[in-house]
Amino acid sequence: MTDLFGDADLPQRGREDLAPGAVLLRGYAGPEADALTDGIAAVAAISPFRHMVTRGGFAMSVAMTNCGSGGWVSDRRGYRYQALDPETGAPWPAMPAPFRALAQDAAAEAGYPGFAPDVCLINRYQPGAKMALHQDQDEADFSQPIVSVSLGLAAIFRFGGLNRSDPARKVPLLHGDVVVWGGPSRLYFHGIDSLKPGTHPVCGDVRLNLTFRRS
Ligand code: MD3
Ligand code: FE
Repeated sequence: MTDLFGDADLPQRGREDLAPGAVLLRGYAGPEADALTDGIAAVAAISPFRHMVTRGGFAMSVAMTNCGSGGWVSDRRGYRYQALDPETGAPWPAMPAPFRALAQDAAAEAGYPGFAPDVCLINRYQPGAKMALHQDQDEADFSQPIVSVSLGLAAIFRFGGLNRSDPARKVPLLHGDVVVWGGPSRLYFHGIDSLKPGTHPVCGDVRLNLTFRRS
């Protein structure tokens, strides 16, 4: 059927500067969504999603796994990257080729050519899951950006500034959205509001987020 209004059924594409060094690429990962969800299922078959425990001893509401040459882990000893999955005792699954390609392309598109992520943290949000305001400081080199990819249900993302008390902006992150965080924004406080229940045609009742990092 002819669609007089163009691709009304496709997610909005476009680019928006969110903060100094932070670029939102709306819908950038949309065409790759099936390859990404297939990759996530393959990773989770080897290193299953689990609710890690914080240093304070509380289980996180977000379920996580990793792929790549290392993975981000949290337990009573704190936060760190490690080469072995503590649940399986084996190396994390390799980063699927389409993951790496998307992260590198998005980083270049946002002005960070040559980004070479070695780890990908995969977050799974079920209704009610949230991530408190925090900074990502467990990596060795803050001059390297972080590329984040959102899939499935939409969530409200909050980001402030370099100080916890800085005023926060709220941005909805939708299926296929990619955000590249570099420059000063790399150390901005950020978090995710409690996920509202819903059903997404590709991902069902969850939100998935990939963060590509150079550990
Ligand atoms: C801003 N994840 O895994 S992605 C995280 O949606 C994390 O699961 C959220 O925060 C999620 O650490 C947010 C957007 C994001 C990721 C990394 C950042 C924003 C960032 C690093 C620095 C500044
Ligand atoms: Fe973060």
